[in-house]
Amino acid sequence: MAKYPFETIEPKWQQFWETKKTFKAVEDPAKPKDKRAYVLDMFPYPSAAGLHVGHPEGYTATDIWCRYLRMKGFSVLHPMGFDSFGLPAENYAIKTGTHPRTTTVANIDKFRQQIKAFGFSYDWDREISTCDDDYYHWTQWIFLQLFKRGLAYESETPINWCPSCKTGLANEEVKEGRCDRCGTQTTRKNIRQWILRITQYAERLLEDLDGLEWPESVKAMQKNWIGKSEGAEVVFKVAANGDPADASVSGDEILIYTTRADTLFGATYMVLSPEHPLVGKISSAAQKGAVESYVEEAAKKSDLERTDLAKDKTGVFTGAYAINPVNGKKIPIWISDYVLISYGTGAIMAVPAHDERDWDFAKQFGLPIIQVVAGEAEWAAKGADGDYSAEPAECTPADGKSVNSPGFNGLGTQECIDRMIAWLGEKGIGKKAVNFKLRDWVFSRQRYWGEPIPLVHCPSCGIVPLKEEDLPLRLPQVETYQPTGTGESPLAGIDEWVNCSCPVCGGKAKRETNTMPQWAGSCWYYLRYLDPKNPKAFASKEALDYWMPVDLYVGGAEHAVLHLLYSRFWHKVLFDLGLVNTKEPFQRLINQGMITSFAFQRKNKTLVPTDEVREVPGKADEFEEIATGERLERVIAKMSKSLKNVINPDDVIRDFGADSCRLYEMFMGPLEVSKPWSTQGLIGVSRFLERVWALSEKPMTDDAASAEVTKLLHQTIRKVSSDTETLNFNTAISQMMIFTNELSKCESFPKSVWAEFVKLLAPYAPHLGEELWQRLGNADTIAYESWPTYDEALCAENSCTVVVQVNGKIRDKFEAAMDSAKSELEKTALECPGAVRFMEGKPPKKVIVVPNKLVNIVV
Ligand code: ANZ
Ligand code: ZN
Repeated sequence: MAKYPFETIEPKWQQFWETKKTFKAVEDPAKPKDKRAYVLDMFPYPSAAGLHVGHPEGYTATDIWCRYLRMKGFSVLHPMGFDSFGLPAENYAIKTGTHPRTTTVANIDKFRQQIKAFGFSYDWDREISTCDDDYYHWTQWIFLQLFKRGLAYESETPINWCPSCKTGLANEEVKEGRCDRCGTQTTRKNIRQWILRITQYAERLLEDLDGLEWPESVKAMQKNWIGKSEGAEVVFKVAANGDPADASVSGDEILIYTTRADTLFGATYMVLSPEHPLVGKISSAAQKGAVESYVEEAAKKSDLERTDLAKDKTGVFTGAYAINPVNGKKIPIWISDYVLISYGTGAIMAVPAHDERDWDFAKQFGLPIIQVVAGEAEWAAKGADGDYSAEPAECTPADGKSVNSPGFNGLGTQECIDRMIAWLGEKGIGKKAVNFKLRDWVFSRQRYWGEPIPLVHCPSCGIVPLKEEDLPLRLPQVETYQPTGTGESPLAGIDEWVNCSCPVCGGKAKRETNTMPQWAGSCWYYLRYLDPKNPKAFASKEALDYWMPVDLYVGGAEHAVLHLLYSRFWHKVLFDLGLVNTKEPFQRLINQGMITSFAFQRKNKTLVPTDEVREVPGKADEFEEIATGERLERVIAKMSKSLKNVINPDDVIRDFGADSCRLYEMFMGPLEVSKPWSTQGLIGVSRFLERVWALSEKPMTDDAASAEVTKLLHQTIRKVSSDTETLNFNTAISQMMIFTNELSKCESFPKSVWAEFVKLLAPYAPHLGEELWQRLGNADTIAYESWPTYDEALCAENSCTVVVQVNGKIRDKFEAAMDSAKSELEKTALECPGAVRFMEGKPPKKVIVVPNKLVNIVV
């Protein structure tokens, strides 16, 4: 078979597209809104490792989609850029002394070249990089809009701190108590921070999820992260002393948050967070020492260590009491780190009978437990007049009927909550309240390689924003990148940069030295692509109106709560400012599945690096460890350097070409599922392209197609169209394979049939598509040809295979026109060689004909 010369074809067409600017996105006002598409990939962080085979998976999918849409007459915006601020480049600078900009520019050049080698149809004139001055100018500008709206504030609060990266981290960047970047256990540290008030948008971030075409799993993750909780706030008065007979109060009040106001009669003690402002004030002289040392210990732990990871409850009695407002009983006030200062009001009423955490705590410290809810079974057995006075044997958090709650007994949980809140309202000591788990976003980093925060600290004017005309505030050169660890960024050491004059009074002032987190640039990059060179605005109104929102966004699932939540927040702020015209940035989202790899496992479950494994001699698909001869099981694992199973896209392109790589990644399986790389599979796909190439060298006629070929073509157009439309690229490719297999059987075929097929192939294997198109005598690109159409009537099957049996055994078969007459089928069957042989010259006794299917001859 003629070898398909991808090595020459692919660079040739990449050059063509680049010089002709084939994929320049133009805002053609004649295109109606529903004929415009903004198709976006999650832009990569240009790491030193280069492109991974996971990158081109999503990029190929969007590229096929864009190429298909162009052929359907859409105006398409398909851009690419680089998320280029961030820790790895800075950590590398610390190790080697190479400036992060140098490293970053080199990595971007490598990434760009690798991406271009795939022939994706990006409009490269719109390329952006978040570390460019022209880009971060607008990141800073948007930050100033947030600041001016009161959505950015300075605060000195304990935040997550990575002792290795020596920087503060957002909650979203801490995974199971560890730094998302380097894996080090995080601690708590009190430092001055810039914080963004994302909580102000919690309700809208939650509500607007409903209108989005996103995977349900991602929506659920955002919902849980936002964590809306509906309950009540209730006031408890602090008692003047612990004497049960003395009802006098101290004047202090504790506000608690509960989702179970129905359980108030079961509140047997209270717990304040160690950071609660009343702790110092109400603690008795006798308990003061114990309280203080407990507070000190708690400050060192992260929220996760204090809650999810804590097996044993700890706490200290303050020596003070509060009065339960429903029954006037005095209950002790404790402090414990399982109550977080950052949630609700930082104080709780503890109901050990119905809350697991309170139960554990009460058991640990011997506090009373009173049942106030009976389960349905218990209620059915005992009824309203039953005895519920015994201490319960276990905690029962489920809903039920209220008991031991005079005035509320017998009410179902939800009804009791409503009535209790109404009663508290009448008394003026409680009301409905809503809480969110979402915390404000810790936005500053004590690092160098990020956007400087454009604010100035002036001794007389306070915190002052830079004037917009003074943006961008450029990141200065530094001598040393080493983070200081003091809570200040390396910028703080550059006096000539830090010392400045106040934009308001002109007096001596100092610059803010914190920088922005990596998420800042990616919060809004999809807007800059619309109008990347605009010096006056982040994007013109015309460009925004023309393209927004993003119609399809494809990327990895790991961004469910970070980037995808942050950018929705910024977008909503810009919407409120009248600067963007849609409430949401990304209308439709698809997460590509992970490309995994095969790995080899010993009996003891340890993995063996791929280069220490071989196929057992003479046995396909069985594997052994070369050194020991141990049989190994082939399993699926993440690609990793240590397992030596990382596939480098450069090697694949060198050996098989970009079109093979693209096609293989789409053929591996549905876009959203994770799937293992198999070189065998890649070879199979590249053979298909070779077959296509070979077909193109066959004789082609100007005749009309035969009925058979016409049917096959129309069926193929129908299947490839509908599968492409639904992004089921793998099955579209299968159909193209069926088509070429059938066509290979023909001596020759009409040129017109071939031209239609080439159009179907072009979005998938664009280099080959262009080359074949040119060989058909066309001078211009295939990219804007119209997508083939099909005729439903011509797709219909018009022949069938009829099986011939003699005495019930299959002996032959033949092709017949659909719905042929019974007599005709009988005649053909009796003449076919299999039948003649097995009838052994005997006359048929009986012939049974099932139309379109079968003829049975009984002799
Ligand atoms: C009494 C009670 C009885 C509670 C009961 C629960 C069950 P969600 O749903 O997550 O919002 N809580 C309130 N503030 C807290 C804080 N700062 N730190 C730790 N826990 C806190 O949970 C709300 C419930 O968590 C509240 O309702 C409170 O305990 C506790 F049978 O109050 B509950
Ligand atoms: Zn000033």
